Amino acid sequence: MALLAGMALFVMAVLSNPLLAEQPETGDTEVKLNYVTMNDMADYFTPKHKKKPLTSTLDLPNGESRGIRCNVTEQNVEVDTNLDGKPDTKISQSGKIVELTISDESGAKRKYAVMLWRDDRFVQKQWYYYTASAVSGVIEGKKFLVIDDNCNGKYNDFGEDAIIVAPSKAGWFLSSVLDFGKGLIEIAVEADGSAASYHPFIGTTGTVDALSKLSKANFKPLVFVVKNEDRSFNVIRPDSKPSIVPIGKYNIERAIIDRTIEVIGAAHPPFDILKDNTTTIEWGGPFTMLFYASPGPDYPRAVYAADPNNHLFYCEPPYIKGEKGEVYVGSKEWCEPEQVLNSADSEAPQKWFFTAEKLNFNIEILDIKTRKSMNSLKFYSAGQPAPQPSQPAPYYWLPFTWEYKQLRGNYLLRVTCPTSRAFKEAVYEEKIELK
Ligand SMILES: [Ca+2]
Ligand SMILES: [Ca+2]
Repeated sequence: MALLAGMALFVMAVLSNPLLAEQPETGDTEVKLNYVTMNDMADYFTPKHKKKPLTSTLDLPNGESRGIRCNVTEQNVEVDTNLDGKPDTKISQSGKIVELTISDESGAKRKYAVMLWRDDRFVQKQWYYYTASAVSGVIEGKKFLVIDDNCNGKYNDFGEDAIIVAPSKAGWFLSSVLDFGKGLIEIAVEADGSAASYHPFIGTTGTVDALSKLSKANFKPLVFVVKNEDRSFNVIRPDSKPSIVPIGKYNIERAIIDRTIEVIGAAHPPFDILKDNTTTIEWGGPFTMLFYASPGPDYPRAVYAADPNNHLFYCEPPYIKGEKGEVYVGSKEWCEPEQVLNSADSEAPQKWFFTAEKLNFNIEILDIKTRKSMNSLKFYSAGQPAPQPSQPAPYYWLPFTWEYKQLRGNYLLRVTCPTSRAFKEAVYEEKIELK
């Protein structure tokens, strides 16, 4: 009886709210999007521009299944650009953009473009492909691009695809909540890139300024991402004004300085973004360096260790640390090769070291009183021999080593990076004992 009464109540509740079942009117604003071949994709920064190895097919939709046929040799790639199953266009130059046709499950055909790139650094040549496809539209008077950054033929992969608001050429992950300059909006994008729709974000917001308290730095970030519990926001607006975000407690998630230098929040303290308030993030110099205290069991002390027989001093390449605790690292996407450090320890922190072209170090062991340098070899950089002399060497940091022979006692370790444009003032000093 109680059950029946409960059911009656449930039916009544549904009937008394008839509008709930038929409410297609959401008040969303529709935006038509147009396909763009990104011939200048190399000029743009997106967070995850995914490189995929090319063996026999491009992993893109061809109707009911996936895969665009290719014939691949070390010298060239033939691509089926008109979706008849037969490769028809030959590419032998690395970096070439190929326009082709893809097809959705419905059979609707649309344009797509990829950039073909050949990795020549090793004896075995390997072709890769990246997306060169975007769709563009206008929201609140601002032109924007959605880039199929994960190169799967769809433009609605939140956290994988990218959005860039003109005139900026740097963007961040496509996110459901974005600031186009007139308040936050919530956006949805059609998978095929034909349209987007949006409505104003409902919730309390504040603003965040990531530029005016960046100190002692000769750079500006392309992208600066703050993160609260479940969402992240790029707060660099094209007009450089403070960006609007929902209120809450935030951390620095990641910033992009250029293609080779990124920032992680690390020890930078969390900050509050409050209603109708502007939070200004303090970061930047003076810069010092960071050696991880204990990267793993094989490296009990990252800064130095003495081999009892050979009296060998070593250290691994440092990162750069800002005064407020953020840490500057290399870029996973742009620093080659895809190896972190030639360390025996697989548990070593998976941060990305700097490329040697941009940054290398001077390492000195100084007499404490006279500050005279004890080691003649100070230069510390990356790189190791390529498979053939004609090929550029891949980046590869080996630990810095110095055999200190009869020296014993306390010294001063001093590390600088005077050749770096961004961090030429950075200094690290620590007392060490040569045992
Ligand atoms: Ca064909
Ligand atoms: Ca995608």
